[in-house]
Amino acid sequence: MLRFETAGESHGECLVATVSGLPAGIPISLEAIGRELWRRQQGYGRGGRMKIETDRAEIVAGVRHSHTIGSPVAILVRNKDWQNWTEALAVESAAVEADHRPVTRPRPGHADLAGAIKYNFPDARYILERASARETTARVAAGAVAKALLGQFGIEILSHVISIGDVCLDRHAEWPEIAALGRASSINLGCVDAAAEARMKEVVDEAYRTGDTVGGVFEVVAHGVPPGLGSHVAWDTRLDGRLAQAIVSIQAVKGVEVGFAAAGASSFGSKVQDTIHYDRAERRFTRGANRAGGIEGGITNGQDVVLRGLLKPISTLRKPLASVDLETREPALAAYERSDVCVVWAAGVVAEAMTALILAQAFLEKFGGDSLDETRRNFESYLKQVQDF
Ligand code: EPS
Repeated sequence: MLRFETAGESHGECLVATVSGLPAGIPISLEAIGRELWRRQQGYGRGGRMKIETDRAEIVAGVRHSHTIGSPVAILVRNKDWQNWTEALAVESAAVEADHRPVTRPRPGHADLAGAIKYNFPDARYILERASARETTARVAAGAVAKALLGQFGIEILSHVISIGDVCLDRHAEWPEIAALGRASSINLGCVDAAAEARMKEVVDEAYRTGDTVGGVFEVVAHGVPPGLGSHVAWDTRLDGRLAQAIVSIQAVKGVEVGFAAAGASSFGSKVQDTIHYDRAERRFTRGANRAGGIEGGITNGQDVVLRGLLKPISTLRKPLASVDLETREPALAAYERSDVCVVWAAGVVAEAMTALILAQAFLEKFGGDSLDETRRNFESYLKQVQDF
């Protein structure tokens, strides 16, 4: 079973990811992981932290001579900003007079208050350090390893921005343009349409000007996915449910759509289902559209897997909202921690990583293998079965 975990605090020494259950023999490149980390750092609307950090992966276990060896892969990404926090976040007790940088005015919408109550901390520092989306750096590093496995089987996962605030991309984006954007060497806001992107940037600029933040919607597309991943047989084997959890677990994501879920809910069935056809020359089934987002009955159907994440505006506002001071219980304005204004593109890159990890998990459940060669034999034998169906 492929499993992954992350550890690390936003201003701690480093972030850590482990990925276990991978077959031996997957080619792993630090450059490819670095590229994913770089992509996560892009996007119009990021804050000051991204000028400090240049996220770089160090692999400390599970890879030798550029290939997985079957043991857990462990990856470190160091926080450059840690040097400013060695006292406030010291592992061993710091001097009483040290600046512990407490946060006693919880931000509405953040984990600050719920976490402080739950873990019984007098201030929210220990909560926000882990709740911070800085943690997604580790997810992206783990996801890059999952992408390396899936890439061996022709599966590629990329994302793009489809709305910022109330400005939406008003047309369907095709895979080639999503792929061109995803592979580009410079990223602006991350929308495939230049005119829509320009209008989206105006919304971000307005949020900057007014001390506010703004959310939006990203779309993740997994291309080249074979039919048959996931299963209808039980609630927890249904792939759409597993992917939905993975996407909603991303900081600030409050909703997910599989395919055109929202549009489907307001249409008649005859307009929503993807009609089935058969191409005799190619001896394969084809579909009239892909409104289902590549998943029917919790099983991939061979079309692109399409997921959308709905991101609320992030909760750290330069112009803070009403809160209460945890010490005095008096009304107070929420604390401001250096943050971002808009992170829709970055959240999309994180969602690619989460999608890659869940698809890799489902892929290995189906095809297994302790070595990549074994996985490949199982995969090819299954593809033949599909062709002969
Ligand atoms: C970061 C995400 C945001 C940034 C953070 C880096 O975290 P949060 O969810 O807590 O707002 O603000 O940067 C800082 C904590 C900082 O000191 O600037 C990321 O994705 O790397």
